[in-house]
Amino acid sequence: MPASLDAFWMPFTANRQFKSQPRLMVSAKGMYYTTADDRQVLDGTAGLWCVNAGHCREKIIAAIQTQAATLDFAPTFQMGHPAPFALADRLAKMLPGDLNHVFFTNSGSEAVDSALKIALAYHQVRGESRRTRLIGRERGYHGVGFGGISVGGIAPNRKSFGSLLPGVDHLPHTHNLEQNAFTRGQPQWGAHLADELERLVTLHDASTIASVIVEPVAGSTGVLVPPKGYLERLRAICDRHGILLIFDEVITGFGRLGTGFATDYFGVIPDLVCVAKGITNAAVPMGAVFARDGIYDAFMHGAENAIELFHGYTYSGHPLACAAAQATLDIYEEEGLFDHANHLSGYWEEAVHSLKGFPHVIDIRNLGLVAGIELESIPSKVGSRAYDCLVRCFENGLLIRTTGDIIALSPPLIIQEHHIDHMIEMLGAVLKEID
Ligand code: PXG
Repeated sequence: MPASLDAFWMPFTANRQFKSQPRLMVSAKGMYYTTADDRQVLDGTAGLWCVNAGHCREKIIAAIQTQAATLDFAPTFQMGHPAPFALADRLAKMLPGDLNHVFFTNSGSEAVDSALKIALAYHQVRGESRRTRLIGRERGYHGVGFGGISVGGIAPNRKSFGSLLPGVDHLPHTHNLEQNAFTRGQPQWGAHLADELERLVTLHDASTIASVIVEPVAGSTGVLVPPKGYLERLRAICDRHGILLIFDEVITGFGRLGTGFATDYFGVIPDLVCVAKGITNAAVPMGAVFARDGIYDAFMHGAENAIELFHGYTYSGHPLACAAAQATLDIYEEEGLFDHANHLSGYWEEAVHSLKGFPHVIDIRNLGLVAGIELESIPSKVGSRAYDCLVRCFENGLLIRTTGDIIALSPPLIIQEHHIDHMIEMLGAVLKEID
């Protein structure tokens, strides 16, 4: 235990509550964390939706160690080193269509802000500089940059931070328990909600709209699976009006749905894709934006000695992150982890839906290796029931994630059936225990 917990201002955490009763992990391997009091905790959330290949993989450790000893850092502004070129090439081959260009960042938040900036600059280089409006969605989570919280749709993440970006509007979210409670996979009801984009186009005029950003499956706000046909309609409306469609795949990327990316799962190809998390198995921070040929090419005009995009980070394409990513992609391939997730998704669906009828459970939803379990809130104490559940699960040896009174499960993709059984058993027991 550290001598003091005072100095570290913890992110997205009730600091005083946590520090009065800390939950510390000191090591991890495969599907399990080891706690400071030497207990094994089954990781039901892949860290924070990011450790897709399981913890402390030898190959990733070795790749990082070797890279750190060979080239710790080299600039990528007007200079270069081989790693990000090779990685971008490999990644581009994994994405469908002509999503062939990769801009590296260090996090999902930076990937989102980069994608929004690329969308704005793209319209400008093409002479459509009036297209400045950004459309997000209610209950969307796109990280915590000013761009991300502006297009995001979570009130507590927005309300303390001033006027945010101007010229932003939001689509309605697709969550509806009356229509869709206990749906397995994609709900039948709700595709028409995409038509709200037509309403925004009528209101603002297409000539003022740069882009629409959505999470294909909304993760942080409690696992909202898109209704059948919804993403297809968004794509069609964007095409009709020359609006760029951005998929935020920070959670859905790298196998979470049993395919490489959500764009593969749904067969809908956006113009820009944001990723992070699973790109390096979270061993070194990294994010990225994929852009279609037409977007990259639009910038490659004018004087050859002119910088085309005035944007980037000191650590864009950092050697250690690139090394971790290459080793991570090797593991995904060698172990067929995306296929494994796909094969297990039926078993997973059965298992999570077996909690229907347990105390407090008002909805269960799932796709790939993700599940959301919504609990009835205690009036005037929203979130306390799920938090109670999180604490007791952790004490009993299971890590879950909660948002409001929704439990989110997103285990490492190396999970086996017996882990799933154990998870559901522990969670079921806790649901019976809590008030
Ligand atoms: N977009 C999406 C869709 C995300 O889920 C981000 C952007 C931001 O990524 P960074 O790397 O800047 O954090 C995220 C992050 C949770 C939880 O409990 C989810 C995230 C982060 C922390 C917690 O659901 N997602």
